Parts: sequence; C-alpha cells; structure tokens
Amino acid sequence: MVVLDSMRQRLKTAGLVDIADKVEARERLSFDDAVALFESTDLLALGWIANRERERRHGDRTYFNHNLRLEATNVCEASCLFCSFARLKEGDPGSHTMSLEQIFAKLRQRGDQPLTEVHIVNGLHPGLPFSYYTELLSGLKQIRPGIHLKCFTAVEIAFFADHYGKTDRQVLAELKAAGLDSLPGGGAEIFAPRVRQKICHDKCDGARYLAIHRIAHDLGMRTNVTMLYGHIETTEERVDHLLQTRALQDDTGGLQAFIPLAFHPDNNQMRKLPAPAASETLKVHAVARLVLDNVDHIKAYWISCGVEVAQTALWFGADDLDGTVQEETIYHMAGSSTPTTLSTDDIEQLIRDAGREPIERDTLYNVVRIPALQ
Ligand code: V47
Repeated sequence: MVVLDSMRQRLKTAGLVDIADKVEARERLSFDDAVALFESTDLLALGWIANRERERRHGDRTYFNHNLRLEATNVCEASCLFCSFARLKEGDPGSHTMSLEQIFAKLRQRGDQPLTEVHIVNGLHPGLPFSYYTELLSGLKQIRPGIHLKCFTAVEIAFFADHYGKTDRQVLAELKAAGLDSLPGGGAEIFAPRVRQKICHDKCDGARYLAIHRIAHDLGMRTNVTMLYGHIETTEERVDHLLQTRALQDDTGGLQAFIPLAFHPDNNQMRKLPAPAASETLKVHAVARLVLDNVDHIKAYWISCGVEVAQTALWFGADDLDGTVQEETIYHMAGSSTPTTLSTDDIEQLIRDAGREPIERDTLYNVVRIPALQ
C-alpha cells in the first residue's frame, strides 16, 4: 500500500520503525523505547504511531462527560511551587472555603442538568474536621443519589490520614462509606524524588500516592493518574512516571484514564519557566498512549492544554476530553485562557470539528448517550 510504504520510510528515517513494529505486534515498549519516542524530532511520525493505536482501541470514538468541578477550599498547608490556587491561611487574600450548604447549593441549582459526576479537589486545609468531608459526600448523594462522586486526590487522602490520625485505608473506607465513588488523578506531578523535593517537598511522595491508589482499587474504587509536565522534569523522569503508572495498572487494573497536565506558569513561584509548547503537549499524549498499553483512556484535559490543542491531541493518542467542568479555578488562576465551562453541545461540536465521533460517557466509561448527527 503506497501510503503505508511511504509512512514506513518516514518511520525508518525518524528511527522509529522498530518501535512502530513493536506496537503493531502488541509488544510492550521498554524504558529506552519511551525515551526514544520523547526524543524523536519527527512529531508527525510519533503521532502516526500513537494515532494508529488510538484508532485500534477506540476508532473515532471520543469520550466526554457532563460533570461539575468544585474546589471547596483553596486553603492549603502545602507549598507546591507550581500552584497558583493555594492560600496558606484562612482569611489570606484570595482564600475561600465553602460551607457545606454553599456546596450543596451548587448541585441543587443544577437540578435541570443531566450531570453524571461531581469532581472535587481541595487544598490541604488544617482547620476543618473530618466530618466536613464525610458530610460533604453524604449530602451530595442525598441531593442526587445517582451522581458519581470523584473526589479528593491521593495527596488529600494522605493528608487526611496524617492530620486526623487514621491509616490511608481507614480514610478511604470511611469516605467510601460516606459516598465516595472514585479518586481523581491530581497530585501525581512527577513521581521522581528529585523533582518532588524541588517543586512539592511537603506533600506525600510518589510511592505513597501510588500506594493510596492501590488501596482504592482494592476497595473497589477506580482512579485516574495525572502527570504534570513541562517544568523541571527530565525525559527519563517522565518515562519513570509512566512506567510506575503501568506497573500499578499491571497489578490492580484499577486505573481508568491517564491525564497529562501541561504546566501553567502564571501567578506561581515557577513563573520564570515558559509554558510547554503545543508540540510538547501532543508528544506527551502520544507517548503516554503508546507506553501505557494497559490503560484504556488517555485524556486531553481541554482546560489544561487549550481547546484547539486538545482537539489536535485526538489525533495524537487521546480519546477523551474530560467534560463540561463548569467551575474550574486551579488552571484559571495559573493563566489558562480557555473558557471555564463548555456545554455538552460545545464539546460534541468540538469533537465533530476535529473529525471524531462524540460519545457521552459516565465516570466509569459507560455510554450515557451517543449524540445524534446534526
Ligand atoms: O494536582 C496545579 C495540577 C492538578 C498547576 O482525574 C497545575 O479526571 C498546571 O488533577 N499548571 C489538578 N497544572 C487537576 C487534576 C485533574 C484534571 C482533570 C481531570 C482529572 C481527573 C484530574 O492540577 C493538580 C496539579 O497537578 N496543577 N497547578 C499549574 N500551575
């Protein structure tokens, strides 16, 4: 076939033909393969391999959900250098902590929306009782019993355990009993101790992050993993992050999606660094698709990479765009220029405009709706 022959020639020139053959044969990529993919200068050849794998798994199908993102408090005792969202103390300028009633009102006022998920991420607030979190979950479930609650990163779970004198497992079990359904992937950053020591030294380390996900899987909950890229991490540290994620998934099978998160430099202590280029974003999604052979979904979070780049990432390995989001502040405080919300109609249109087929899913990737062609 002419196209394939010319592509093969291009892959050879790019030094990627052996890796492409491995992917074709469904052989697992090694550490060195992943480094070679990251270091390739032929983004289109890399994208071609990742897209072939993406289409083998999902065809044109591209997932999104109708979700509501809430950040109940940004008071946080950690001091991550990349964070523009956190405020150290209650009452500091820009700090906020919602009362439970305020949070419940956010859900009640959306009674007319066919929401399937509430995604909550918070700062590590030292002054709230544990009951704030359990009542938050049970109260949301009371208002919308069918809603999926994807709340609290592994970093928050570790903080709860240390702060309230419980084990990680106890915290997860108690939150699950109160209504927690799954964990989002935030807080992963880069697992390598060298990076964590520099950019987020006072929150839980990579090993504990992964251990908490492992416990969540053992308790029957699904989770996501993220990777914050485009700051001080090396190629090898990115690959290590991907391989540790893959190893966890080999053991538990509990991961649903991997989400590369582009570093945003505004209003934080790493503001001298440039934001990663769009080409870097496409590369990270593509390599993630190829290395994480046991993770079903690669999410291009449109708030983090920008709408147009997220659309392009759908041809570089990604098959999911996250959802309507609605009340995001972490990225907007760090300089994101995307809208803070998109309607389901907007997302469907964006996916169609990118040449893919929109599928509305729930958090667990059950199909909620296949939008009719306009
Ligand atoms: O943990 C914070 C990151 C994460 C910045 O699981 C920053 O479905 C870039 O985890 N520049 C929160 N990134 C977001 C998150 C997430 C997003 C979408 C979907 C899911 C999911 C999870 O945002 C934090 C941190 O890694 N972050 N500040 C910044 N300046």
